[in-house]
Amino acid sequence: MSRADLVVVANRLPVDRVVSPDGQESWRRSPGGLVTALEPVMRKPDRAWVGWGGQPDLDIAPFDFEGARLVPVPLSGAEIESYYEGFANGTIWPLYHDVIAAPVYRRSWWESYVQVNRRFAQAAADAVEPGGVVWVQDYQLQLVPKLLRELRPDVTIGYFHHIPFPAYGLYSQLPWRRQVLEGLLGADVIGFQRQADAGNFQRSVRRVLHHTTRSSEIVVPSAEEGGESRIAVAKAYPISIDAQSYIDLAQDPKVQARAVEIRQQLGDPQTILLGVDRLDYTKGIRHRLKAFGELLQDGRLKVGGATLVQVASPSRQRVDAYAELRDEIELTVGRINGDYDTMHHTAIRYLHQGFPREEMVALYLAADVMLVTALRDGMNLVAKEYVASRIDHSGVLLLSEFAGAADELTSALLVNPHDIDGMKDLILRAVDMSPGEQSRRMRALRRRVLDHDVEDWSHDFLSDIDKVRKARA
Ligand code: GDG
Repeated sequence: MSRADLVVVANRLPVDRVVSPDGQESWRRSPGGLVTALEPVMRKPDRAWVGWGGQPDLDIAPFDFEGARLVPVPLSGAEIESYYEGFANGTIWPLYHDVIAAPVYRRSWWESYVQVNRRFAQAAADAVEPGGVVWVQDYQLQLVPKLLRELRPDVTIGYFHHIPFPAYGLYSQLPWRRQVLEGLLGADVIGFQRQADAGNFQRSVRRVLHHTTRSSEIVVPSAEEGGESRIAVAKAYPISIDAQSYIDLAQDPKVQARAVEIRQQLGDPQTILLGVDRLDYTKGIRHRLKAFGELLQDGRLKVGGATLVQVASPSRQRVDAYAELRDEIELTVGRINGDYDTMHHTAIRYLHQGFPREEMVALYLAADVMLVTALRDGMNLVAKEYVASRIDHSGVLLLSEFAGAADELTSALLVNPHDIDGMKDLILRAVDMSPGEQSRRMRALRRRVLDHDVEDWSHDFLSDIDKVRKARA
């Protein structure tokens, strides 16, 4: 097998397997944010992507797709339950999002996580050429950097963490806190969304491993006695979006016509408020519904005057906390609509569905107010997508302080979603904001997103990797 100069390792391959009615099997590019983010990187020659193919027990040989080599890593049904739904989404995800839901610590999940990380590391080691680069993505694969370094000390390793890294007081709950830090420190460059995440990581490294840190550098002692220590860099590389592709869609007459149609179909309310999230307890959907419901109850908003469209795309439905959250949200939506709907208008148009990108942008264009009220979020790309789509500079972004995007999008109305009264006041402020103020704020927001798009993100990360690689050569 030919080896690649740059190998991306992620939990999922960037493709979905599709079977046509006549039984023909093929692969289709999957819609996710990571795939879009890495598209410019993968477009170059000599690239490979290591990841799970999306179905249990899918054990197939590497294949080429749109110019890149894809290397499937097989996972059994039991491993999907223990490594992915269990350790990744039942332990790490809630712990790293400030224990909004209770993390479950189960030793058999951890063992499976170790075993699966080992398999990914081996696949990456087999795919990369001598002296090449491996870029590991996200919290499902925190042990891969160290395991890979043991297998291939010649390779330069990057790791990007898409979700928050918690404060030490929370992180220290993790029974395997030492192993996870050591796993991550196998990388030469460890990237986080916010400076605060990089700081939390460094504090944990100091407290648990007693390594020395100075600014973004961590001194990692050699595993062998008397061996030379090395430097790992831990700093913020805020991820972004392909802003131009959102502008292009927003300028498309078909998408614009669809936005007009959406407003009509909602009964032409004065204000459309919008929420777009994976159905996840980190996104603050319940807090948002509570605030909106109370505004109707108080008579400060009226059905017909304002409609909330909530897209909650299906997510992790086999994890208990997600099934419970869905029930709670649907009960709340049902109650609010039952209390306030009229024959002509609904309070909340709730959509537990996924939509094509064109429809999402039409929704962004239709929405006067975008509500991003996450309780904790690594970045939140939806906020950036809304801003990029508002080509006429109208519209208001209400953005949680607890989303990584708040560090950059400071001209949004920043909200603490735990403060329901504060959020209600801010929603009204957004609804009533003058066109002049909307435009001033939106211009500043768009400047930031357009000046720092996803290509800048991958470029910044990979040039730091390149510096390490050159220094080593
Ligand atoms: C993780 C971190 C970080 C949603 N519904 C539909 C749809 N989406 C798209 C959005 C957006 C993406 O999914 C969601 O990205 P977010 O950033 O908002 O959130 P997570 O999924 O939690 O992502 C997060 C991100 O990684 C990147 O590092 O920002 O903090 O949690 O692009 O538009 N897209 C379509 N139909 C839908 O129904 N087409």
